[in-house]
Amino acid sequence: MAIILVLGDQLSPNLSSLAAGDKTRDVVLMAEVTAEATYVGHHKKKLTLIFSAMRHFAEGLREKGWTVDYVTLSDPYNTGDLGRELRRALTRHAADKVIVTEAGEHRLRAEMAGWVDARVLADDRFIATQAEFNDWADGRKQLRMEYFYRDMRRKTGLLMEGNEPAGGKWNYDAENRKPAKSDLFMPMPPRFEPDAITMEVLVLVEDRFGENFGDLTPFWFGVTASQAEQALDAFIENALPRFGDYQDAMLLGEPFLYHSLISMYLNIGLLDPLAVCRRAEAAYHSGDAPLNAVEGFIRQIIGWREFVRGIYYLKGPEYVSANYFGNTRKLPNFYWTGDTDMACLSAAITQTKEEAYAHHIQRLMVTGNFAMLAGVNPHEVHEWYLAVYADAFEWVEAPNTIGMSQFADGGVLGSKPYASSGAYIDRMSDYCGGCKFDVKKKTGKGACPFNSLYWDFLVRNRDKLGRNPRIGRAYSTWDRMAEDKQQAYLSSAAAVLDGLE
Ligand code: FAD
Ligand code: DLZ
Ligand code: SF4
Repeated sequence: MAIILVLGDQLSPNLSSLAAGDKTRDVVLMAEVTAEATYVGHHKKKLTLIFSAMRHFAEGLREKGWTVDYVTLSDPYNTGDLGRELRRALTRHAADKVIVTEAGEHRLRAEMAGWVDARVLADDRFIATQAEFNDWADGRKQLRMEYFYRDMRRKTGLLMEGNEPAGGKWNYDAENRKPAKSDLFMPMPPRFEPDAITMEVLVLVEDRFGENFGDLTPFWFGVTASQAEQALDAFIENALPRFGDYQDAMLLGEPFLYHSLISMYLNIGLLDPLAVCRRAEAAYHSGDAPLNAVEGFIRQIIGWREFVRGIYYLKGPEYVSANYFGNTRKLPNFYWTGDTDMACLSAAITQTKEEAYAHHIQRLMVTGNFAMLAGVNPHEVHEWYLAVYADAFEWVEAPNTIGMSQFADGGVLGSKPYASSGAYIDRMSDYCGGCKFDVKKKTGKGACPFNSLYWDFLVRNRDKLGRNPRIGRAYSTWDRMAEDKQQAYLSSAAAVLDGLE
């Protein structure tokens, strides 16, 4: 008989390890362990989500007839890591085989390689296999999501009319990305009352991880596949139609806008990416959502999500240590408190503390942009993102942070850094109106810090970025600028950076 080890982000009934096992003979092992709970200081809501979803999934397996051996974190015999729990279970059940679906993170994959006789199966809950991605990447000078995405459209047939993309274009982003107004109707994601299992986990998390980042309550995430489905239903019905239009917008007091909030469910296995995309596609075909919205949404899942995963495995465990600009600054303490006069950062970080969620543009153009402009060590930035979001798993977080947001990989994932001054944030949000700083003021006291940091970043990194065709124009603008103006930018930036110390 075999022990089938199911990890905390493998909560899918069609998991390859379960499919390879026999419920009349094998035992499923699930274990809450200190090692996984502490490799970064996870947000309290993320810990609650994972432990509660694991416990619900175990119940579901039992109802389906599996024998599940579930080791809780408070079990006095719990040894604290998955390898040792596996060995204990092998003895306990006199089992002679181990079946496991490969782990998402390099860290755990390396550990698994040392586990005796484990039969490690591919994780087939994705559209592209790693071999397919590697083949696609092989020999290409540049890896660009758009071309990979088109192949995924062809492979799945999503939004395809024969061999052509629906509507004649692959990408409708030109119609997206409008700023939002606060008087828009905002759909609220459904909130789920904690049941008895979740209540127990809330007590456990408060007891063991009370000092971790983030607000534990109110806890309202779904913790079962059926709740995740309800969240998806509500998104498709209420928010998907305007997803494209307001994908990049940011509004004070509106953390969710028209986003789906399903990444956490996808990443732990409660939702299946292809099924999610088919639901969105059906909304387009039934006339309930426009093509720009549906294409944009599907692109995030079969395009970006798959593309970053491919990069993570292609580039290997060293990827998280990339530091193209050689940045050394420590992450400012306000990333942990939200306590800053910069209204945009305060909003994004406070919301992150409260909800373990921020949408893509907040992560990329507010917290990420600031860290890169300020020259923060990308590894510290990476550890922050890995800790604070409910959806954070290294295979998806690291390429987004190290590659897309910090350009620390020197351009593997993206063709240019996502660097911007305050003008971008002002255009896409209502944050600046209530800020102590003046977004229109470029330098000196009271000027928006993003404005001077933007130029300082470009000047500091000219040897690395000066020949990048996509930023060349910014350097031409700098070169045409009067010297006293240049000096004013650089000294304002120095004052901002001094203030971070
Ligand atoms: P929506 O805006 O509704 O998008 C729909 C789905 O598309 C998401 O649920 C997600 O599964 C997928 N998606 C969208 N953008 C991306 C992307 N860039 N990469 C991968 N999938 C994407 N996403 C994570 O799932 N985990 C992370 O740890 C994570 N860390 C990030 C760190 C940084 C610095 C940045 C810039 C982005 C990060 N993202 C991460 C990507 C993205 O921000 C989140 O997937 C998204 O905000 C989740 O919210 P949502 O479900 O409402 O997404
Ligand atoms: C994230 C996480 C946490 C917090 N706790 C557990 C756990 O106690 N047991 C477990 O099996 N998995 C947990 N996980 C998910 C793992 O960290 C995840 O499977 C690896 O990071 C591989 O992607
Ligand atoms: Fe952020 Fe600058 Fe706007 Fe303030 S003025 S909210 S710091 S972009």
